[in-house]
Amino acid sequence: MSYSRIPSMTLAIAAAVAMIGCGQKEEPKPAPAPAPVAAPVPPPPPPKPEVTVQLGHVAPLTGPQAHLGKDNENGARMAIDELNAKGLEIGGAKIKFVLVAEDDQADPKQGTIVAQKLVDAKVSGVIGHLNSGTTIPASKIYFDAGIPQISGSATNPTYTKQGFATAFRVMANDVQQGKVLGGYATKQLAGKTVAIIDDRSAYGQGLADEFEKAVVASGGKVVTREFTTDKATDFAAILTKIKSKKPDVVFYGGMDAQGGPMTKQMKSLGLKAKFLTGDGGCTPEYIKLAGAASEGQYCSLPGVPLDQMPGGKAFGDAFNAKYGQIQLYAPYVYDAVMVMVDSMKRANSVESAKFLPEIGKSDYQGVTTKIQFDDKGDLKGGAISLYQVKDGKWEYRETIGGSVVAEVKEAVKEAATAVKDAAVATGDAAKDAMKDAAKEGAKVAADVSKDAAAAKAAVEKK
Ligand code: ABU
Repeated sequence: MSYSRIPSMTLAIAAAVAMIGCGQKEEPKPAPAPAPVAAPVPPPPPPKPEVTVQLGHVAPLTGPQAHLGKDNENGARMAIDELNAKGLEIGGAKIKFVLVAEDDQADPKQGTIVAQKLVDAKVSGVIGHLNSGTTIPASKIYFDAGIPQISGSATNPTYTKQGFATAFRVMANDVQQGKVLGGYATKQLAGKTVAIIDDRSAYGQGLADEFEKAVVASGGKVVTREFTTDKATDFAAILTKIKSKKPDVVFYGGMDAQGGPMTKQMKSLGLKAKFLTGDGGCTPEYIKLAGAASEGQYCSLPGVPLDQMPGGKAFGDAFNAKYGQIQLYAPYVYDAVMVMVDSMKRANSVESAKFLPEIGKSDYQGVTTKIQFDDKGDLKGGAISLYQVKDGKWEYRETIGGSVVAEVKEAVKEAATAVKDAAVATGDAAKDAMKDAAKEGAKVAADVSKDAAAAKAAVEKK
């Protein structure tokens, strides 16, 4: 026996004893419980598609009105930047807005060229143009292409009278502005005699026409009507003619680029009449151009002063920090962008045909005012404010119109005047005139109450 075999024998015996001792075979161990299987994790949702939405913006970016055009464009840019920073989702897609800015040079022909360019670029909507003279011809091109258009500054009434469902504005028009200005010239400025100059643009001429009607209606006399252009710099000939007529008030329908030098030249010629102009001249640039001659002069501007606008202070602070002093229409153009995008949100679509019907139903609290449109696309209840230059700055004087209450007051006043006029007439003519006046008064009052009820219902719904 070798030493090497003893341990293995011992082990074999031990194993055999152990097996006999147990008296049974080893049971197979149950298979271990399967490890719990985690519920399948759904794959992450695919990232939302990003859709780029182009909005056109048109204003004069070169020429004498470039400062106004840039101001408008900056208003639009500020809105677009805020919307993109917020990150909107419309129709299940993340939306990135891009502003396609064009320069129409305040020239009607150029206005139609850039309008066609924007249509070809397939913009979803257009903000602009700045001038009525470019907005009106361009509006036909947008209408034919089904592209919504909102102007923040074009005030000539024709723009929304053409029956184009695509045309809107977020500012009172020149029928409203001219009427207020005409009454202001004859009453507040005690203008018994008035001279009128306009620049023959759609805006300047249109506003001057409305102003003239209102002056005559309120008992004033128009001693002369003169014309210039929106490129002119020398007004000596027409001002000399006007001086000979000794008017109390000179009204100018046109922009600050002419209104400023015109006021300066009035002073050099010794023409002492008060100078009054509309929104196109109601700018810091007018004061800069007119210099000391601007002191005491007057202008009107649709809407209320920035510090009385619902979001005016916040807008003014943000705009001034980013772009410098507001010239004129920037808050209106900002609102125009916001109204268009609000309509896209309500339609849940960035397709022009789908969100266009929503624009007309807007009930949007903007920076400038509560924005609702009438059936033509004009802003409902537009107010007009008057300003006077004091110590080298435009100072607010008063606001006329702009609320349902103001409209009711105005309608009642007009009806009362008509009845009074009728009462001084005689016989059947008086009876008929009184009947007509009463009928008209009742109709206006009914319309206004309907608007008031709708406005109240809208507020309660909110
Ligand atoms: N609203 C005055 C300036 C713009 C326009 O031509 O209407």
